[in-house]
Amino acid sequence: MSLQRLFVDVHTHIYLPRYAALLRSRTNAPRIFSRTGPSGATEDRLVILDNEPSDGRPVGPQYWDRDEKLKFMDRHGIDISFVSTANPWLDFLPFADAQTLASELNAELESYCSTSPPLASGSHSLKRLYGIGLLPLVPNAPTSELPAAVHALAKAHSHVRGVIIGTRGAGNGLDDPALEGLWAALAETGLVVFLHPHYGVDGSAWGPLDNGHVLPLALGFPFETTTAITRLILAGILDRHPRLRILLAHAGGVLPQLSSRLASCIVHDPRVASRLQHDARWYLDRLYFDAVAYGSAELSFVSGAAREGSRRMLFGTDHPFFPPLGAEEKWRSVVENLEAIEGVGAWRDEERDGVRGGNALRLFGLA
Ligand code: 5CU
Repeated sequence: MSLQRLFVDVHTHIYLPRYAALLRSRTNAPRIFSRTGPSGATEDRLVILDNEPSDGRPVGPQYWDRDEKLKFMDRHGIDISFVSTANPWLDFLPFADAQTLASELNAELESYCSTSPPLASGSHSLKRLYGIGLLPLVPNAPTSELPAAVHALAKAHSHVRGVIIGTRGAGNGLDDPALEGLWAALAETGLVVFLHPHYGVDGSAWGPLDNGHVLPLALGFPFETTTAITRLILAGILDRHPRLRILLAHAGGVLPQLSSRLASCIVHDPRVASRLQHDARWYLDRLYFDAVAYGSAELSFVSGAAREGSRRMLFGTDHPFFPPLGAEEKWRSVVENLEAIEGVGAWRDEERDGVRGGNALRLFGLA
């Protein structure tokens, strides 16, 4: 099969065994614990989010077992996955521990990917799995040490093609001037930066009605990403580091929908405007957006907001989150995201192929 027709998942997570073991050793979130379930059998539970009910949610081999990842890919026709550690990454660790664990987990991820099966179709020598690694970008990290971590990762691990980062940087957000060296190193190495939320936004907005995790996940996560990337843009980071490649989780939150309003607010604030080389909407063309939006209208909007349109959008699943509630063979969360791509009326077939896989192969340097 031609490389341009492959299905590639850029948003798919794991807790590698070493990381899962760390979560098991903890007594507060993030943690994994075992309990006796309703059937009398022992079951593992995961607690990672703020205010997650203390009995958490089910967690199992789909979070750490590579065969489970491959089975999931086969079931949904996914050829290649770019696998990243799920939130909250190393955020809860002191720098020294985060530094050690980041390099151990990056090495483990390299081996997870480099020993994965080859892609069966075609004459290309691609693997089924590639990685998006970790940096010790945690609160109070000595930021002068981060560029070396980036270079070490890029040099040592050829199957790890990017890094996943949260929104807090070294504790002061992504517009922290102390991160300048980090952005320079990421731009220089060409590692793709996958920006992903974890904390949501101030929960006092959610009100007293018990809506479970619907509001923090559906709104808080994308709002968090939107704020973080907007701060990064407003600090002029994309102007100073034109080669930086940032992939935004969950279709970029609401940045595309608010970019014209953002542009107008900037124009009316000369102090902020003087920091930027371009109109706010221009920066949409500098970013990449996963297509984890669950609807054609949303995908259509995002691709219409950027001049390069669908070429900046990449299929993702968010596996192993959002598993089916029943015994369905295919996961609704995956089917909906594929149907959303299929249903964008304005896209030509080549554009749809690009979003399903070709754009990812280009972004991560495999095509
Ligand atoms: O359901 C969830 O909590 C999550 C999460 O924590 N991280 C993620 O990527 N998707 C869903």
